[in-house]
Amino acid sequence: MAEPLFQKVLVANRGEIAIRVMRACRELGIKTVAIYSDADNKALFAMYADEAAHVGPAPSSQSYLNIEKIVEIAKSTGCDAVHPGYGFLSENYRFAQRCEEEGITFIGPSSYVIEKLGSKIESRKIAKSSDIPTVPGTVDAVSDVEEAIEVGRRIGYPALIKASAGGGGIGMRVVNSEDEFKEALESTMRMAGSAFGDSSVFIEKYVLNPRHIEIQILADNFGNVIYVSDRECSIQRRHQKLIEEAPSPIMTPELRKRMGEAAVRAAKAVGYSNAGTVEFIYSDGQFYFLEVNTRLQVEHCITELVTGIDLVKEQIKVAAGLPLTIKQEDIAIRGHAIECRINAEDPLNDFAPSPGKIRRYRSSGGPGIRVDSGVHTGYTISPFYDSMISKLCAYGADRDEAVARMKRALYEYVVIGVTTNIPFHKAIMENEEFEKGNLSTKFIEDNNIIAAVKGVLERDSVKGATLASALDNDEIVVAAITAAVSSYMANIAEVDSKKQSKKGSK
Ligand code: MV4
Repeated sequence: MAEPLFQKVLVANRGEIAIRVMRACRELGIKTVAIYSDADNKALFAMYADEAAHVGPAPSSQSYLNIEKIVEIAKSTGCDAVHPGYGFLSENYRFAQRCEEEGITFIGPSSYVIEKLGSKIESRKIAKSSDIPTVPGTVDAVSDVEEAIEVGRRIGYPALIKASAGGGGIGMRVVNSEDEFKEALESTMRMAGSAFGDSSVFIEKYVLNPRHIEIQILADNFGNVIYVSDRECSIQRRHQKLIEEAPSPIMTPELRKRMGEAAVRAAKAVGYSNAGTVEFIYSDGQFYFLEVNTRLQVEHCITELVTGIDLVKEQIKVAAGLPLTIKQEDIAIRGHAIECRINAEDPLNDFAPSPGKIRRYRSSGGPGIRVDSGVHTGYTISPFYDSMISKLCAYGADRDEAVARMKRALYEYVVIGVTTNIPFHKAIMENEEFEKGNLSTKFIEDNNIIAAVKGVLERDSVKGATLASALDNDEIVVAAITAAVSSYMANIAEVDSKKQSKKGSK
């Protein structure tokens, strides 16, 4: 076999994404080092790695966010590269910089680019000067109320104040009229100052009920940039994405080309390298640049399903200094993919996390199903980190087939011991507006999804209800799991007959 691209990669993350990255490393013949906190000392991802090093106590600030400790482990274990995954240090330019200083390859863009795009004001300027549509608003930071009010008169209300150092919805404040501006501006600046150490804010027109569409890009160290696919991530709750799909149901080849080429222009303008995502909002036939995420994203899997490209392997190859071998014209979107984030949380209790021990676990499978996960029977979901159990992805020749596969996969999925959002996903997959592809960032509220979740729970309640008291009896467990899996046709028939009678009465 040829020389591996790197000798050893430290994966500075945990859970399913750590495993995802290590899988790519294995396929490329690269050794891996995991870091684990006190809460993760028996976690699957730490076992999966060739080596694992303790990084610190359970709180992230003392473990997965401890830059110096992680760099020290990378050096002492002889790693020549670090993959940051998503979240944690993935968009921290100081971490990338420390790796650069130590001669360790950071698998991501340069620290310079991460820092530049970390500023939403800078990003907006880059987009504007690259001829990419931006939402009407200010070019520079605004700190003066008089000036803010002037901007409000120009762009109209509602307006939106955004922290330059924010992103992902953090540090935003809607302003409905002139008299709200003073208080809103001062409080957003104060908030940004204490949260990010940077109080600069800018103002945009607030686009109501937009759709969230993003473009995956790949870039090498030689200035080659391609757009890989679009994804729609409109179904989210408080900026937590719950369902994503590729392509967007509204995408056309012409729109994809325009948005894709805009994303590539932005990337070229900053000298971007590695994988990234250019985020847009879409409303009334128009798209507007929002920000660039300088990391691999949670939902990268659906892009992999519709393009056949292994994004993590591509990240590793370009980071090792290879030129991109995929050409724009080689990329074809084939079929449709949907991701449901399966979380240990209670949709009927304001999505409160439900950490704890998974007593029985059986994930879905079969044609078109991909499950990325770091859990198993007996695994305890820690309250210290996010409550994701897995990413359940369904692929089909078209959107209808992807939805049908997702529905049956949700019925096959068995998680006993913690409350999950599986009923929430069933409710969405059955929703007529979802079936039609009518999505928006207010989808959950607008479609009464929480009430529908209650309906799903009542309808689908199976013998599993008696499980808590009978978990030690394997026969009861087996009966409950098979009952859950086999309840699909009866329940779907009920859904269909309801839809039919609704149509009949119209
Ligand atoms: C907006 C917007 C409406 N108008 N900007 C939220 C995440 C961050 N990237 C920017 N976000 C938004 N920016 C203007 N001028 C609405 C949102 C927004 C949103 C965007 C994408 C996905 C979900 C969202 C939920 C609420 C608000």
